[in-house]
Amino acid sequence: MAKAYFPEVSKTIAYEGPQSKNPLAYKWYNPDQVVAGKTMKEHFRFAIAYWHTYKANGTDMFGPAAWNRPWNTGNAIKIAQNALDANFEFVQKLGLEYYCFHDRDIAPEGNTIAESRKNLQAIIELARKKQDETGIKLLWGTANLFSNPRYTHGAGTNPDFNVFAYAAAQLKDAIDATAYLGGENYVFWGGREGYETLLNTRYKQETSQLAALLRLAVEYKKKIGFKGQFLIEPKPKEPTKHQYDFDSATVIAFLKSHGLDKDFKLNIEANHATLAGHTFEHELTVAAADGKLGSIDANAGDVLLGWDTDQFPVDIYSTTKAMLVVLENGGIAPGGFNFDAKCRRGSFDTLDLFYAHIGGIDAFARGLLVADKLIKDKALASIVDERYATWKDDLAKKVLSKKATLEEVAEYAEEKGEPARKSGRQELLEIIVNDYLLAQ
Ligand code: XLS
Ligand code: CA
Ligand code: CA
Repeated sequence: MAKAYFPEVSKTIAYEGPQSKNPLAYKWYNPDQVVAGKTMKEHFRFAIAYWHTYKANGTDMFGPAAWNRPWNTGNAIKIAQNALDANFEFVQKLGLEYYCFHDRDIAPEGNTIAESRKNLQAIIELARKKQDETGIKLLWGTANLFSNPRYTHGAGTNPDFNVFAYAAAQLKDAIDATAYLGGENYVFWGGREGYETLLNTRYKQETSQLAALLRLAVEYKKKIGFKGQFLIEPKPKEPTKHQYDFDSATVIAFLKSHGLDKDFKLNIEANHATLAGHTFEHELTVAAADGKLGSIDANAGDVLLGWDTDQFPVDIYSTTKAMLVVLENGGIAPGGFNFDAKCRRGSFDTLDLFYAHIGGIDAFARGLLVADKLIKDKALASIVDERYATWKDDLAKKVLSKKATLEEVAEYAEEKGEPARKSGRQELLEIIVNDYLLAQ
């Protein structure tokens, strides 16, 4: 029996229902409860983010590492092995099924591409054994193409082809590792794929390079028969001033203009939506409208702070609105809900990791229940349907199916005269959502 890194929790976190006062229990997340035809477990496919949960150490711009994690003992390889044990123990104790990693979180980078590959292969060999023993699976893998100083000016978008090639080699190994572990998705987040100033940047050249890297990855994926879904994660800024994968709309347009749209879906992160000046549900809605809602990074930003705080999601208004989109989309599998979130610097106990994840899981479970009820009762839809009712008219349908002419529509308008104005009923809809939330 491997060493227990989380002795403060002796058994799997259980569902105890909304009346429970136990902070180490789920109040809303009941994995086997069926909601809208699927169990909660199937709806969410919750995943733990390796980088925040095992690698974050509370460091910020004003102070060094502030957390002592019990797995950080020994040399880099030993720490990686310990963290792997911690991961499987933690995911099991939360009663979850998935985890996500960057290549450099799960295994240390070596001095050469070959050495890094060797480190990665040694760890994923162990990870595969652990997956087989526990039934825990990999939701997605990704390559960290942004931390090493070689990527200061970008990876795929670097002005130096040699850096592009280095990134391509690292990407290939990360895809191989993800495929070896049966990863259900592979994420591309453009860490430093952006610019600081246009004075030194060829925008068209750099975005073409990014498309070229993605195309190489798609071809490779097909060649090795990797079945996971490729996902792009939009983010508007940070670390660069302007990131090329700005938001859902920008990424969809980019994929279409480079003929890559059939091969990618989107991984939407709540905090990145806030940074782009959008709501979480906006980003989900834009992705879903194009059939591109692939997966979710479940976290939250702080509207008073302009950076990526990656907090745990606790706002049930936001989770309810998100779950409305997810349910209308028919779910997001093979994607899932990855807690790309970290505890605040002051929450340094490993116990805080449990509270944080339980809070986030319950916030989404509650959002699912409220969203499901709103949909079943047509509480919002009855008003929204009415709002769009005239689009059911024959001529309106002809317009949408591209069969009408401008003259026909103009003639219709002249006959009908001034349209009656109708209220959008925003405040009424807000009351309804509140009533449903409070009734839960
Ligand atoms: C950073 C991103 C990153 C991706 C994976 O802001 O959220 O963590 O999810 O590379
Ligand atoms: Ca993310
Ligand atoms: Ca983030």
